[in-house]
Amino acid sequence: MPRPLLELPLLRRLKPGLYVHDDAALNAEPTLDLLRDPITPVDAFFIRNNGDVPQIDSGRDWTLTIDGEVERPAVWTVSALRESFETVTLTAVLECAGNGRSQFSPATDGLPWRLGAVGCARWTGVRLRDVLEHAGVRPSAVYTGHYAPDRLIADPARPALSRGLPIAKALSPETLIAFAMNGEPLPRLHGGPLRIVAPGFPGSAWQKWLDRIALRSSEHDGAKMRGTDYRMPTQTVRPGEPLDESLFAVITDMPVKSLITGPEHGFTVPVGGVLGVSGFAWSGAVALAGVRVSCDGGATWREAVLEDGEGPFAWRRFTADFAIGSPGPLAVLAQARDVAGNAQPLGMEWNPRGYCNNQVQRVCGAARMD
Ligand SMILES: Nc1nc2c(c(=O)[nH]1)N[C@H]1C(S)=C(S)[C@@H](COP(=O)(O)O)O[C@H]1N2
Ligand SMILES: [Mo]
Repeated sequence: MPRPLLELPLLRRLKPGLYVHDDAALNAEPTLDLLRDPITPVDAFFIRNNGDVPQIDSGRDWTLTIDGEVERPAVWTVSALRESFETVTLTAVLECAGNGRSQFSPATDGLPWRLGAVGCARWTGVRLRDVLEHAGVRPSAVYTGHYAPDRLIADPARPALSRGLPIAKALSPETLIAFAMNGEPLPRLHGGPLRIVAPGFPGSAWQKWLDRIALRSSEHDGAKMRGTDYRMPTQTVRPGEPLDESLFAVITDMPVKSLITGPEHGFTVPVGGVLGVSGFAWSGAVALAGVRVSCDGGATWREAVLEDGEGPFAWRRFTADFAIGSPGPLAVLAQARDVAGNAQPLGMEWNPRGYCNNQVQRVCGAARMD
């Protein structure tokens, strides 16, 4: 039996509401009704794996090696890390760069994620910066390389994923080596005992089961760092055009985005009633400026009420109410924008691997006479 199937009963028990993708590796996402809380519960949080899920008996035996372009290479146990560095808790959105890929047409390679490969959790750990500075970052270090024991299912000799961070992000205070999620020990399915938390960066940068960080004098070249993996073309590529990999760049800050969690597709609202629209908005590095909402497919818009989030990396709830005066079809849209003037595109912006889909979501329903 392939190894990931071993984890399926565990996933079903821990996360009963998730839709499991048909894939050799374990990949699953919630339906949008499970994403209504400002803090996504662990049992509703999506799971993304490029390979198998490592069997880990005890976090007590886990070690993290720091080497490469450092003055003093080090090996840490989880308890020594916790005792040696300040503990930080922050709230941050974790989104897979492939979230929403199923909306691209023509279809692209990669898992056809719907809209649920995103969540917002409280992450607790130590600052990656503190650990790297303790080891002494050499001036030659420009990138980190992260390593974990998970392997490709088709080729167990090869690592499933080894990603890294530009040194500025690695040394930025929000970047953590995390050991807890929503106040609980980090679950193994989410990378426990240790994972990277890189707020604002795509999920691929949040290495799970972290056991080694090597500082590098050039951009990392580990598994899924090269070619078109988790990289976007720096200029528009049309479907079918030949790909020039030298024109692709690693995805760093995620674009501004929103998710409508209510109403759901197929909703009805009585004429004379009020349609309440709500959801969350977030943005990778640039602060949100606002969200506008339409219930007539974009013909008219209304500015939503945007609540504060739990700090700069959390998503923020938005709400808008519409008085419904006449019967007929309704199409609800939400468009978030950031302070740099970027807004979610109204249409599809296709790219060869189906990454970073932040086009506005459309939820269709109807107003009916009672
Ligand atoms: N070791 C390892 N870390 C990994 C991955 C992986 O396959 N192996 N997948 C990455 C990707 S693509 C995403 S979107 C996130 C998903 O995190 P989650 O499974 O905790 O939701 O983990 C990242 N970290
Ligand atoms: Mo991802």
